[in-house]
Amino acid sequence: MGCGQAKEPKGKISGAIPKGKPVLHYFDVSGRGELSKLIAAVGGVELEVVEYPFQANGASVADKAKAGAMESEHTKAAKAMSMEGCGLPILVHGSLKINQSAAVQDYLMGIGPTYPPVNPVQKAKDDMFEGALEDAMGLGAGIVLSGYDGSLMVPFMEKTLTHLSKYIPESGFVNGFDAPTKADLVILILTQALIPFKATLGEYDFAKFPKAKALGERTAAFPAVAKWLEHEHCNLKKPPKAARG
Ligand SMILES: N[C@@H](CCC(=O)N[C@@H](CS)C(=O)NCC(=O)O)C(=O)O
Repeated sequence: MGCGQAKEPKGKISGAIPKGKPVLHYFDVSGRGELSKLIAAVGGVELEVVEYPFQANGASVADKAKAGAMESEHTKAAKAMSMEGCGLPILVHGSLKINQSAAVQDYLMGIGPTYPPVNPVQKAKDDMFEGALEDAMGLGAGIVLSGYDGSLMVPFMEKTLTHLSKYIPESGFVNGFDAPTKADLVILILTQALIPFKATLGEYDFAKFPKAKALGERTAAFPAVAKWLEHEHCNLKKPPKAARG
C-alpha cells in the first residue's frame, strides 16, 4: 500500500460495494429478517426496511410446493424485482439483488464497518449458531404455518441450547470481542423473539439454560442492539401489524 493511501480495514471488501443504503424486504414479524437487522445494527450499516404483511402458504419447501403458488403483497413485490418465487428476506443494494437469509446476513456482516473482524475460527462458530437458528426457525414456522405438532418446540429448543451452551461464556460474548457477533445475536433471537419462538414456546423461561438466557440479555443491552430494539422496524417482540393494538 503506497504512502498517503488509506488503509483498508482487514478482512473487509472494498471498491465493489454499492453506494447507498441496502434495502431489506421482509415481513412485519421477526422470523428470518431479524438477524440481518441486528447484524446491520452492530456493524453500523443503515438499512432501509420494506415490510410486507405476514402471509405464507407453508413453512418448508415441501409444504409450499404442496400448497401451490400464492398471490400476496410480497410475492407480487418479488416478481416486480425479478425475484419471482423467492421467499423473504430479499436484499437489494445497488446492482446486488439476493435472497436466502444466510447470504443476506453474511453480506451485511461483511460490509459493516463496526462489525467485529471475525477470523475463520470465529466465523465457523458464528455460522454454526446461525445454522441452529435456521433449524429452529424451520420447526417454529412449521408449527405456526403448517400445522406441525406444537409440543415439538420445547424439546427441540432444549436440544439446541444444550449444544450451543458449550460455546457460551459465563461473561462477555461468544467470540471474545467487546461487541456481539452472529452467535450472540442468534441467542438473543432464540431466547426473546416472539415469532416463531415465544409464540410456540409459551411461557417457557429458559431457566435450565442460564448461560444462554444471560447472553441474550447481555446482547440486548449492548448499546447498538439496545438502540435497534427501540426502532420502529425492529420486530423482535412484535406480532404481525394486523394483530397489533
Ligand atoms: N431458505 C430461505 C427460506 C426463505 C423463506 O421460506 N422465507 C419465508 C419467510 S421466513 C417466506 O418468505 N415465506 C413465504 C414465501 O415463500 O412466499 C431463507 O433462508 O431465506
